[in-house]
Amino acid sequence: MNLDQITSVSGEFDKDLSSVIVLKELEELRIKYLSRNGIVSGLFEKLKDVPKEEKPAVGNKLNALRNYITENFNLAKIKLEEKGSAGKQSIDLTLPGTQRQIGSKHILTQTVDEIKSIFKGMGFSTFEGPELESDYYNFEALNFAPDHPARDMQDTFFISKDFLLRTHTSPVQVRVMKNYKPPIRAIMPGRVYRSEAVNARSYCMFHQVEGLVIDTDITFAELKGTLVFFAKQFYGNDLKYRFRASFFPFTEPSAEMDITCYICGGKGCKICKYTGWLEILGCGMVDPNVLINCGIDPEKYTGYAFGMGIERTAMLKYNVQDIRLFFENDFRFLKQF
Ligand code: 2NM
Repeated sequence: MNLDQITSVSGEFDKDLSSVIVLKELEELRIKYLSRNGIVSGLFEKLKDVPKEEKPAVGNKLNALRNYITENFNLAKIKLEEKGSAGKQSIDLTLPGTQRQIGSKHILTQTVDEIKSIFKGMGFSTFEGPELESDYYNFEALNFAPDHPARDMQDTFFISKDFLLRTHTSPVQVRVMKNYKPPIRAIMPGRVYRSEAVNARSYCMFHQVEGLVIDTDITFAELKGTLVFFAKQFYGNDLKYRFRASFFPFTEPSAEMDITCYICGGKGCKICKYTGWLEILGCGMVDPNVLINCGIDPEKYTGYAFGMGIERTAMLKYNVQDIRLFFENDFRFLKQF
């Protein structure tokens, strides 16, 4: 035995160790090198045949080899054991996953989306506008007389003498008429504000969808056809309907549209206050004064407009008893939709 032999054993051990993957293989390596009949012991046996003057050097090198192999064996063992215990904690792919809570759109958003989609099918586009408006866009351009009751502080949230929170989405229609040339075919959804006492039927803020059509030769017949089609899509195909004469400052003539009560089918019940009818929207032919205010020639163009309250619509469709439920974000209410 000489020093080179010891060096080559060290090299062989390095090579063997580098191919070890699992603890069982490492144990085989321990037996090969460090056991009583292993390579290292075999070398120590041969020490007695080494010439006396070489013994100290060979002995030192053998000791160093044994330490080297033992240390690297121990290190490798610790590493493999760590890996093994991590393996035990790894993900069990057969377990059921954590259930994710998926939210849903608020029922008012769903209602507006459905209304938008029905009108989109009839060629209407959608416009939005500011909630803080001027008296001009909210009232004056829409033919509200200076002493109209809606202009009272009691009914409208005034920010200053000339600015207010819009009481309807009609100012958006004024903006559209002033900015686009007919033909116009659009709906305007959005929040509106009224200074009203809060109770089950009314709230200080709610949502509206209003619509506007301006073109040559637009008649009341076209208004009726469009709104009846909408109501059948939204409330059900076999409803009956009626138009009652009404009044709005910005339309002439004006009407309100009723449908047969879907609860009692027209016989009369609590929902329809025993009339058999439910009012679903207001509408009318745009007053020529409004067209003039918005830069549209009433000799050339006519148009109709309509408006509906979204909360009221959703309350009718889903039988919701209190408007405040829409704004309280009570999960028990919201998750029903
Ligand atoms: C309604 C009912 C009837 C309406 C009219 C206009 C405009 F700008 F064209 F004059 N905008 N909205 C209108 C008409 C709104 O809501 C119940």
